[in-house]
Amino acid sequence: MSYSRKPLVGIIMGSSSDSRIMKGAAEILDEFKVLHEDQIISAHRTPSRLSEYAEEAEKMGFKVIIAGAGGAAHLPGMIASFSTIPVIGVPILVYNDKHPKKTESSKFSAFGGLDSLLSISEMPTGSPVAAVGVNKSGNAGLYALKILANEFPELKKKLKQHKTVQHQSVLKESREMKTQGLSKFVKKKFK
Ligand code: RP5
Repeated sequence: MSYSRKPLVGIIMGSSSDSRIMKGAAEILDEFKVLHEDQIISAHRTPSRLSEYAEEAEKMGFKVIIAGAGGAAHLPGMIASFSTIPVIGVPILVYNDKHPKKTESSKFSAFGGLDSLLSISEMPTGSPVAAVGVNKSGNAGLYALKILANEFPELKKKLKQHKTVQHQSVLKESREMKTQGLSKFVKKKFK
């Protein structure tokens, strides 16, 4: 089976307002040509759909589910409770994007993302969810690739190349910093 013929990763989020954060997961999977299926499933607004999705995900043969949610982020944990597929949770900080007033304070959770992080990482014993950092959806994508790489050696090769690219880019920036000096480097980089 090829990893680019049918979706192996399900990306879900609690609201359309999570989509701008969650797209980071899609981007890294796209870069590696891993197909994913993306949906909005609200654990509290569409609870019955949540259990249906979990069943569907098993039937679809997803190998990993990436679930993002903000606030009292129960979506990843609930999906994990309904399914045997490994779930990676993405705690989301920016939310209430659809608030009519759209002021800065209406946009952010009162606890700055810690609410979502703890809701996801502190799943009680028996239904684990792997949690990445707040808004770190790209890391969730990368972690999904690492899980898939156990089955697809081609992906393992690509992940190794990805590490080499990261290594080279740090070396390049370090060389620039060394030649330009810190002050010039900062001025140039953040102008
Ligand atoms: C959570 O509530 C969602 O994951 C989202 O982060 C947050 C707010 O959702 P909206 O009110 O913007 O739809 O369920």
